[in-house]
Amino acid sequence: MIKTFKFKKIADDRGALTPIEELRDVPFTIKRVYYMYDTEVDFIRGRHAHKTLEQVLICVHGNCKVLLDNGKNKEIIELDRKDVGLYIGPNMWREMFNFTKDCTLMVLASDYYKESDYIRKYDEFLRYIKGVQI
Ligand code: T46
Repeated sequence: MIKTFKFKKIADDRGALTPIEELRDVPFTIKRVYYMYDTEVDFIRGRHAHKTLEQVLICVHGNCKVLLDNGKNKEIIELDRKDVGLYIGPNMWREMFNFTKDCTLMVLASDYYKESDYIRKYDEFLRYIKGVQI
């Protein structure tokens, strides 16, 4: 269920650089980039699923944890590397938590922001994926 991408880290004596190219380093066309920061340590973000959206989450500063739940299994991954992206496809409940104060979590998304793509209630998510799996 946890699928990560290891990106290139090009390092020299000046420092390091990580390039990410659509359809090469991530499996979709990138239509949107957003990032969350200044997140309160005790707060949980996410708590929703998407019907069609694909995303890759990269912790570019600090660290946080992500819970993935496909309605049957739950897994938690810690994101703490600038050269590793967590892929989250459709029909996957996600929760981001344990943010360090300095955490910046960047997200590459396959589509523009559309509230109609969100499932924000867990019981609705469980009903929705049952329908998708039939
Ligand atoms: C996701 C996780 C990983 C916009 O106007 N445009 C945007 O592109 C986004 C992402 C959000 N918003 C608005 C919608 C809400 O009024 O910003 C507000 C906060 O969004 P939300 O509560 O959905 O944020 P998170 O951190 O719970 O979830 C976000 C993404 O929304 C979601 O797609 O998978 O990060």
